[in-house]
Amino acid sequence: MASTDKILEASAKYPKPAERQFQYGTAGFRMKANLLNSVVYRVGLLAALRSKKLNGQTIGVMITASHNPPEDNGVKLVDPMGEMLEASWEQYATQLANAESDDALGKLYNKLLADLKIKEDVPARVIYARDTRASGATLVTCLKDALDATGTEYTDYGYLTTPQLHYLVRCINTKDTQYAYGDISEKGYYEKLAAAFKLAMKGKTTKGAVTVDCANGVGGPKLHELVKHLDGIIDIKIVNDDVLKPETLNSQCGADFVKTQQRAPPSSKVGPNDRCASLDGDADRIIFYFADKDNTFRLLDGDRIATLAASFLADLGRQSGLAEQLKIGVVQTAYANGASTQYIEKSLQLPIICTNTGVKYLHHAAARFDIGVYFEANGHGTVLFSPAALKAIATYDPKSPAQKAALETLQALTELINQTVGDALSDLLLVEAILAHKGWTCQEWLLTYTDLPNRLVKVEVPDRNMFQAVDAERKLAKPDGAQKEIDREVGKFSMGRSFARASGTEDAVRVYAEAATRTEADGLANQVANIVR
Ligand code: NG1
Ligand code: ZN
Repeated sequence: MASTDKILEASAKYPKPAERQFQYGTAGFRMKANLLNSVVYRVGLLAALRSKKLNGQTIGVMITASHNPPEDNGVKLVDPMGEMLEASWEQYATQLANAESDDALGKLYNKLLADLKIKEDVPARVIYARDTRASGATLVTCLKDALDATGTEYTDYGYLTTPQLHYLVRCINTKDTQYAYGDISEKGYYEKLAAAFKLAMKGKTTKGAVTVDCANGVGGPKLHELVKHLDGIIDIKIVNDDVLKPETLNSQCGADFVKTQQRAPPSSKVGPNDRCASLDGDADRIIFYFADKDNTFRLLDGDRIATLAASFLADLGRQSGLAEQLKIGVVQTAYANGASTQYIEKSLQLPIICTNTGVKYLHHAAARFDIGVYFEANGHGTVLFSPAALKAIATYDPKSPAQKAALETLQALTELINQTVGDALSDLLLVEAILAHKGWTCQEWLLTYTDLPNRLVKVEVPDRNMFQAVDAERKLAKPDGAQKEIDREVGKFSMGRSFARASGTEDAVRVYAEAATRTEADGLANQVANIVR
């Protein structure tokens, strides 16, 4: 078969590293960049197959390793509506990446064509982008070779944040339909967000500036672009936006540093009570924080963004007269602080679903509500509006000026919020708009509930696959007896909760613990880490 010849010819340039097994995990493939050439080439093949299978709809390929160190890189696929690759296709990605020889790869490619009943003559269309890592250029070459070998039509969008690529994929595939999502360009993304933000703000102002640490990643230049469209209605100070020194990416700054270290980037020069935010390396996560008047670090993480957004949306639902049509729910993972879970259930009186770690799980669960708010504690998340909710919000006839005002804010939020995936830039504007409406500073936001002290520990183990988690990863089914030992430790601590699960992105087991005091949380985490070791 002619096309297989081309695939084999190009593949010869990218031999699979011997004795390496790859797995398409929660974040696609991610590892040291020098191991990725063959993986990216093969992901290119799969993107072509996926597009053909879906009748030539456009598939996205994002080259990024997000919050991981500069020497890492990764690759993941974006499905036509801007969602993560359908879970049933992850195994094909894994199989292609692990084909030991070019010959085996060619056979597998043809087998997938046959098994999945893919017509070769259907066109394939792909768009791709990358973050600012130095290794990105080489990996793009590997990807292009695969797209050329499969006769795929493609567009290179250069540097983008991950959510911007998701946005573009959805815009392309909904063009000229009633679901048209926006103009198919990076400029269209800024214009959409800026227009929606201006509508949502409606003359309200935020209290003081927000300082945004961009992790020295792609979010820096993109946030500068976005700010140009905001006509100065908000004061955004941008720091850690140096993309010319790749080694500074995610180093001593960024959302992952702040969340895991529970402190501000050492370079931070803000004063007490100044509102701060940090993005991660591909700008799909954001967290907020400030130093209080005693200079104590205060974190406002993904759980806080979820509770803020859920309470505001619930208020708007009631005020607009649409509460019945807009049933709101919140989706969390086991990493959500227990205090946030309690606040959502008891104070906000909203339903909660707990899912496995990984945005794809949260995203699917959120789609079960009219308005589904989902955030991982690390700041990755968004809000989904169901088609029926969107219709109700767009067409409802308000019965009073108060209903009209609430409805207009809701309408603006449906445009402001990136519904394809968690988006740090969109979430930044969402939080700023809500704080402006509430007239809140970070202190008032923090007062809604008190986080339980918690600790996250990474434990190196000989084989993480020994650890099998169940019950939304809150319990271990394997190794035998481990859960019993964890339960015994947890029972010794007041308000204790702890779990261990194998990471999907790193070769390690993560242990999370929370308890009434910092010392107890640390103690519990250590005890459970010892059980896992
Ligand atoms: P793993 O390595 O499976 O814990 C981490 C994050 C996830 C998610 C993925 C993808 C934690 C505890 N885990 O997954 O929430 O963001 O990376 O980037 O933060
Ligand atoms: Zn990220």
